[in-house]
Amino acid sequence: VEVDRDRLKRAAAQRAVEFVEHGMVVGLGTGSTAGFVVEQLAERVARGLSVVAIPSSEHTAEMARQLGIPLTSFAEHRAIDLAIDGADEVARGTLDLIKGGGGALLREKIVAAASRRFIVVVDDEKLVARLGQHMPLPVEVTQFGWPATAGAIERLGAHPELRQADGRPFVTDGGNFILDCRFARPLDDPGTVECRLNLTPGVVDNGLFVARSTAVIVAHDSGIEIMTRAEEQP
Ligand code: A5P
Repeated sequence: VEVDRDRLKRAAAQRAVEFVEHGMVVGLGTGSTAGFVVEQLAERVARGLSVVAIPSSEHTAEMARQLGIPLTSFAEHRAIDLAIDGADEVARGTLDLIKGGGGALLREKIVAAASRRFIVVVDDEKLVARLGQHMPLPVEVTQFGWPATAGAIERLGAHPELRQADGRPFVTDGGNFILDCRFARPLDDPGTVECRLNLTPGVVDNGLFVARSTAVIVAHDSGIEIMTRAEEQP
């Protein structure tokens, strides 16, 4: 039977938006699941919920504006109460993530890092035993010197490919390129890979989100599952 992924994404988004409270500064993610979060949050705002939001991409900013969610920025608020975002892969157990399939990983990581709580919303197709099982790892690099940066990443054991869009290199909101990096096998130690990549000159950031999620809301065909790291509340 074909499972309706959008129905699952919407269900996960709806559960996450229930955690938003009056007066909060909310971090908004990027991607189709995060888009459902924006829609549901907008409905609550229309019914009187008072929040301000910091978007993790120009795309999400535009969507939030059109739906009437008041936006703010880090100039006004250094800290976010709760950020909600999608992911491309979620490791069961650790709740570590690969993000950046949509190219917004840098702003997404800044938003996640500034948030007291970071709730991830996914359908169950995104769950993996180890990261890198399905997805190459997106790495954001400066345009200057990118072939040299790609060479340095190759020496770390990956095969980087420059992301393309419409026959040209894809450019991020920050004006950088993305290298989609395939590793020979799934990652045993994503924390080390995250750090090593970020020590490479030219790398702005990478899509590994290690030990950042407070909770992951997973939508299965049979219902919602909330996974938390030991001793954390969603
Ligand atoms: C955006 O850069 C990514 O990190 C997204 O969170 C990811 O691609 C998930 O997108 P979907 O919800 O559309 O699968």
